[in-house]
Amino acid sequence: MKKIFHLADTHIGYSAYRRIDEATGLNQREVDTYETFKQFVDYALKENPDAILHAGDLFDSVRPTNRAISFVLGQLIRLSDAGIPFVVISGNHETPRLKETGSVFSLFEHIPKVYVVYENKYELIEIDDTRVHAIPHCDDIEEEKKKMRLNNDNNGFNVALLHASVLDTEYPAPIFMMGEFNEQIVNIDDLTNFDYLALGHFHSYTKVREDAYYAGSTERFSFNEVNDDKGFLEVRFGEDGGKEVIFHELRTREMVDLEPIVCSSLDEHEIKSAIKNRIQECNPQNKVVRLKVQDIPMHVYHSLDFDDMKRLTRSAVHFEIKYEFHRDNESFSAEHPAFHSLHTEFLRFIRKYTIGAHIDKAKLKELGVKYMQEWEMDSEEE
Ligand SMILES: [Mn+2]
Repeated sequence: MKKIFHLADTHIGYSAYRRIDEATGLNQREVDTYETFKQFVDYALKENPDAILHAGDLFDSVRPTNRAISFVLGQLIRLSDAGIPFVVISGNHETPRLKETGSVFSLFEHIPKVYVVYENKYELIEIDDTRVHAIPHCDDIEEEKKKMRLNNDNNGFNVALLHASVLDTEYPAPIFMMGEFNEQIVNIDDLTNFDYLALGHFHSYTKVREDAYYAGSTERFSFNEVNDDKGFLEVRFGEDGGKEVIFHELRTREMVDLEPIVCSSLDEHEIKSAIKNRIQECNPQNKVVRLKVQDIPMHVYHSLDFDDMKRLTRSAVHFEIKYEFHRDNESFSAEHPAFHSLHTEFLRFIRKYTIGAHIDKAKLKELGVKYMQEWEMDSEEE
């Protein structure tokens, strides 16, 4: 049997909020990314997998601090000393926009059993009988994909390693997007006959297909990830061609998104005590917490005791209270919704929006209207 660990999106060097870790004097969230990665490495040293595949965004940025680099170097040497191969592709977060900038990954090239793939192109890494088809963040992922040649003439394994959003061709639209401007989209419909596709980029651990998984990130990096379990995947290949994928959870910083307080039916006193109760009930100590206070009248907001709230939330790593103000004209706007028919909205969009100079606005408008009419006719027929 063969055992592979698949992880992704460790974003080492990420830092956020103002809390400082007392032991190190460093940003608490930065320390958190180090600790989860170390937790993973400790586990790997104990379990001794045949290989570790990291599907990109090992670092949070193109230029990590010396501290972040030094930390990763130390952990990779631990794995190398134990003889565990480690393959990592460059993700969109750590890939420089200009080639001249150079990649931080080049530093790790010299460590035995560490394979870094960052040169804007497909590379094949062979570890015993496992062929790892690795594509880093690059200019044209579909073009690089064509270079993949599976080896099916022995009993070896073929694994693909990618950092991108997967294109759902049935829908058809990219899914598993992170909303970042430079993210890649890949069609995996033609990636068949692989034993496993190890995906990175989307931060929630997800089974995309029987043979394709996102490992997810190892920490929660935004409130969108508040309900995710965080960890890594163990992929076991049996002698009989069978496969088993097991999710292992890692201990991470607690993140809580509290139930919002809707102020519309509350008086001033009730609003104040609701805020206070929510804060105290969640026991904010060492957590990252968000509380939304919706529809709060301006005069109530101005009479809040901010010093007292600061005192109540001080023990949290981060406690953010988001106030959304009540507007007098809201009932008015509810009666007259801002959205009109698709047709009207489209024409308004064409009129107001600046589109690239190479696009013929009149032609775009004509095409858009034509498609909408066709669609309307189709739906009438049904
Ligand atoms: Mn990414």
